[in-house]
Amino acid sequence: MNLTLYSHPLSSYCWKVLIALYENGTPFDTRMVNLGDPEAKAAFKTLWPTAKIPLLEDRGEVVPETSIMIEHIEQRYPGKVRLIPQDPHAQLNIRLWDRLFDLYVMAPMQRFIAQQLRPATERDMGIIADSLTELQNAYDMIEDRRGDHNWAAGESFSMADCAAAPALFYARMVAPFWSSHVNLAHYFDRLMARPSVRRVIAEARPYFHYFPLYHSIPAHFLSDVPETA
Ligand SMILES: N[C@@H](CCC(=O)N[C@@H](CS)C(=O)NCC(=O)O)C(=O)O
Repeated sequence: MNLTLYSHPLSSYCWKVLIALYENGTPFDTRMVNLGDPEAKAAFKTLWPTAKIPLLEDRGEVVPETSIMIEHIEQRYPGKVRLIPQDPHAQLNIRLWDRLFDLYVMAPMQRFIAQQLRPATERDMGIIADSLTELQNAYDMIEDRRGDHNWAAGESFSMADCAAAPALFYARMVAPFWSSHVNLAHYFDRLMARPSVRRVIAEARPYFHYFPLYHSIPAHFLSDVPETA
């Protein structure tokens, strides 16, 4: 197998790349990485210095950073679903929304959850409050600026949606959408119904009890029963 993905089933950034791989049925091997184990982390760090997951290897070539991984997969192993289309202007819009979801949804969501992993007395309430404000601002931006097309950057599913699905899945448990976020809520439902997204959720299910906000996971994500509503 050419591609190896160092990954963990609960990691939001790993979902981003897994969704891209699943969209086109791109073959790859997985290596589970447990960053909580200092020895495993030290070994992993020799591959790439940030020691962040996921990390992609293509026949020995290390490819870091999720957006670069998806661009790499698109260039070397293109499939039927074009996650980054040919048109340069459309590409810019996709990269813009990919950045917006990573920087303004994923990042504050991760900062909030990092605080939940600390003992209650050691949590930084300033970081918690700022993360919630940033998420509300990001939701407003998505509501107002994404437009009324089906996917993040237009009518076709793209790299931006690969970023959006895990970011919003976890963020929504940190900061629920407001009733005014109608467009965002519809977009979220569309993302969650996508087979590649359902698959990463199903694969994470046996690990969900390790997630600090486990009790905030909506029940329908905890079982494989198709949604009816
Ligand atoms: N900018 C990186 C972010 C990756 C990232 O933050 N991954 C998280 C897991 S979702 C991680 O490795 N966290 C562990 C740590 O920061 O030590 C990317 O897009 O690949």
